Amino acid sequence: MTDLDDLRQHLLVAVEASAGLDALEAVRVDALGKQGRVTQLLKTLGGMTPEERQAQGPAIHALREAVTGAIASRKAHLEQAALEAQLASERVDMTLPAEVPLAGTVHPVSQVMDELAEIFADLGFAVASGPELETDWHNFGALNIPETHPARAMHDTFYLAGSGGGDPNDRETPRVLRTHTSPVQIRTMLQQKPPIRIIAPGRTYRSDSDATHTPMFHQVEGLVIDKGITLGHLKWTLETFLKAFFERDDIVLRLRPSYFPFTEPSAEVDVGYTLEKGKRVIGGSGGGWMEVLGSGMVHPKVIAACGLDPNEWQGFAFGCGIDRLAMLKYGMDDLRAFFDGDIRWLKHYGFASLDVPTLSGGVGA
Ligand code: 2NL
Repeated sequence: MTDLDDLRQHLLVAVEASAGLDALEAVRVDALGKQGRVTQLLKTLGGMTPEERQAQGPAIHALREAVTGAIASRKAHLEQAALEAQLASERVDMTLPAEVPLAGTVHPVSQVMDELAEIFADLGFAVASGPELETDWHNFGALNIPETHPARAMHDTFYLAGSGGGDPNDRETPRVLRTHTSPVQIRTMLQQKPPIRIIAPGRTYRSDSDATHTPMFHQVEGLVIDKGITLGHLKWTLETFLKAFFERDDIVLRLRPSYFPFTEPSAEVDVGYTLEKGKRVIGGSGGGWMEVLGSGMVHPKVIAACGLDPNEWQGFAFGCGIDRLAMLKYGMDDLRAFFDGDIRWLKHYGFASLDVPTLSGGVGA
């Protein structure tokens, strides 16, 4: 009996001393495995007389129970401890700043396009798009631009090789890289019934290249077609847009009479600026005026070309350079750097990809 007590004591100490699940398993095999010490004892019961078995059996069975129970509870304890250690080591501190890998940046032109879409969405405008490779008719003809207009000259517009000499009223065959996004508005008027409120941002092309002109540039145009539209709607819309875009309430507009073949009357829109530390800042008008937009009431001939009755429908339209808007708002001074693809410029002027274009100024109110 003393031997059994010693064995029991030894095994229970070993169970409690096992520091991990592997060590505990080794103790289990040593005690209860096929060749285990407790297993060996149990086997001796078979060779005993009934009397001996009755005398020793209960103690040997009790030993097995005790060791089995001790192993089970030690196992549960070790598993719980392992889980707690894992949870502690894998804890995430949600208050730490996120480590967002700076894989790239959003180009200022894309950023401004997003801002334009947000601002005009608030005013009820949808974003429209169309092909960059256009027909003569959609780019010029429908816009009341005569065949003799200088913008249609070979040296001002990119024409497709072999595209010369065709019918300029052919509405199917693409011939030119669009020189403005106006053809998108033409296509929209042909496809949708008024009222129409759209902006058309996108790439445009002109055969022009110097410090302030690149052969590819970006434009946004806006178009509203409805009943009873006036120059007042145009001015309010542009003022509201520019206040939201430049995030200032002191935006002052000056409309100057101008000429575009597709609008009548037409107006250049100047925005007042002030001088702050020698730099021109949009807002007020103490410093002078900057031309930022062209605009006007849609010419009746353009409305008629799109199959609408100009006596029933009126509208206003405007156009401006996105690249220039971006330069004015974010302080870049060299247009050519926009399209050089210099990674240092993009890192400096680009926007974080997870930034949402804000309307901190809001529109209206
Ligand atoms: C400028 C001037 C302008 C338009 C664009 C337009 C479009 C249609 C009908 C009438 Cl479909 N007008 N667009 C009107 C006035 C000015 O752009 O200086 N752009 C950079």
